[in-house]
Amino acid sequence: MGRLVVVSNRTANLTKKSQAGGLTVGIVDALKSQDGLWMGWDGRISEDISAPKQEKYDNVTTLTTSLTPEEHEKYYLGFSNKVLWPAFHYRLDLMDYRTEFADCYASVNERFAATLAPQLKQDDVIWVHDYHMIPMAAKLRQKGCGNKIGFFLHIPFPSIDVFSAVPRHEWLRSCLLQYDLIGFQTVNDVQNFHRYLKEHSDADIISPELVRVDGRTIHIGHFPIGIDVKQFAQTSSKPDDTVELERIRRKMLKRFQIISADRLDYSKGLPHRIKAFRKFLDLYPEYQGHAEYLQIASPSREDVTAYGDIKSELEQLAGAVNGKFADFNWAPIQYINRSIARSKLAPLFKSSLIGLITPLRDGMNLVAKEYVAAQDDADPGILILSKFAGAAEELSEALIVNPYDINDVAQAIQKAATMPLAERQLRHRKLLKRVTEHDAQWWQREYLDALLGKTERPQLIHQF
Ligand code: GDG
Repeated sequence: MGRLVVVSNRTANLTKKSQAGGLTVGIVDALKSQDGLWMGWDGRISEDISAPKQEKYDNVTTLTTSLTPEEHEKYYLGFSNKVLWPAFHYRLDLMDYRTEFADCYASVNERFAATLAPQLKQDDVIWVHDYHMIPMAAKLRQKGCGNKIGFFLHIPFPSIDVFSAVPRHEWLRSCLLQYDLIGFQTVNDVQNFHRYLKEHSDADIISPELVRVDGRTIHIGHFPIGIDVKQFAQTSSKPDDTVELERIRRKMLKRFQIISADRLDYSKGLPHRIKAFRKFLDLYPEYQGHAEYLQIASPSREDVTAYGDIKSELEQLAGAVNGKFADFNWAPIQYINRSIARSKLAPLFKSSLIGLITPLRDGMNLVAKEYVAAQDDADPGILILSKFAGAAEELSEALIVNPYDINDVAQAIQKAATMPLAERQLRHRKLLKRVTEHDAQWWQREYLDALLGKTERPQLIHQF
């Protein structure tokens, strides 16, 4: 194999590895071992997009460009985050489609492809990431690129009725079918895509994992993304004075902590979760004064109206629960609306008896895996996980809940709070084994081997 070339909406800051999440760790490792090139947006908005910037860190080169204000509004906030993101998370009600959004989305992909094409060598292998960049292969092919090109979708691929409601879905499908490998997070995503193709395309469908179009063969597979388990476990064990003091305080007062950490996004189910915690305090009043719920919600896409709306709703809901239940020496909910350092996040996961991860839809959800990695086998916490997170396909020893069912979640919190140590340990060992087997390195190796045709992947459908 030649170089690995990664294309994604944003590139990561390669000088700050310790802050990196699972996605970045996987990609950077792959890039480092292949003298890679990473192309994407540099995060700046500027009228001056004439000169893409090339920089080198170790043996990885980044090729970045800014977005114009118009591109930022129509390609990034518009088609990517007001059309594709809500639709792929089953929120057609939040979809705000405009023709100029789709046109700009196509033209930014064209511009990225035009910037990248002259840099490509014949044996480069190209790996394109996520919903912002679906047309990238089509644009590169138009420029004569015959290289292997793979695509990985980090978010769910929705069911047939939902995807076919997205304007220009036929165009998106034809763009996807320009890749050599289309990777999804879960078996469910592969099945949704398969059903959609059967109904809406005249591709020659050999199996859910193999399709032929215009003499080309397209492989399809699921590659559940993982985290750097060792690194996260180490970070969780590094002493943090404030976290440790809080842990001791809770122990003395016979209290326990429930933790959640999410980008503040409507797909993560935060209002439902607060309502479920309120129901838990109502149904099981013996926990009043004992259960403390810490919600970390890092700000995200604040320029999109739906995100502002959910922020206000959350503040109101959390305030109402505290208003009703709090005492002078106990507040049931601690709500933090900012990002906190990873060096604090990991020990916080470790010192929490319950990880409450209940998205309404999620491609995978790395927080669920990070919570498992942070636990201490001597006294592990319990993961409560939404059945609509991609991670639920692998993490079946978590307490799996329907996040729309407030009672179901409230009862799961009670079950976790009373679970005997032996059962917690048993569940934790099984979860940790799976999270460790399918870590970030496994994910990128597995994907790239499939893209390069090195592995004949077993038919994985119905494996779980
Ligand atoms: C997309 C898909 C898929 C969260 N709060 C803070 C913080 N985080 C970190 C977590 C985790 C990451 O952010 C979030 O990853 P998720 O996977 O949970 O969610 P998305 O951002 O929506 O990611 C998702 C993922 O892509 C990868 O394919 O799993 O389904 O939606 O690493 O720990 N990190 C810090 N401070 C915080 O306050 N430092």
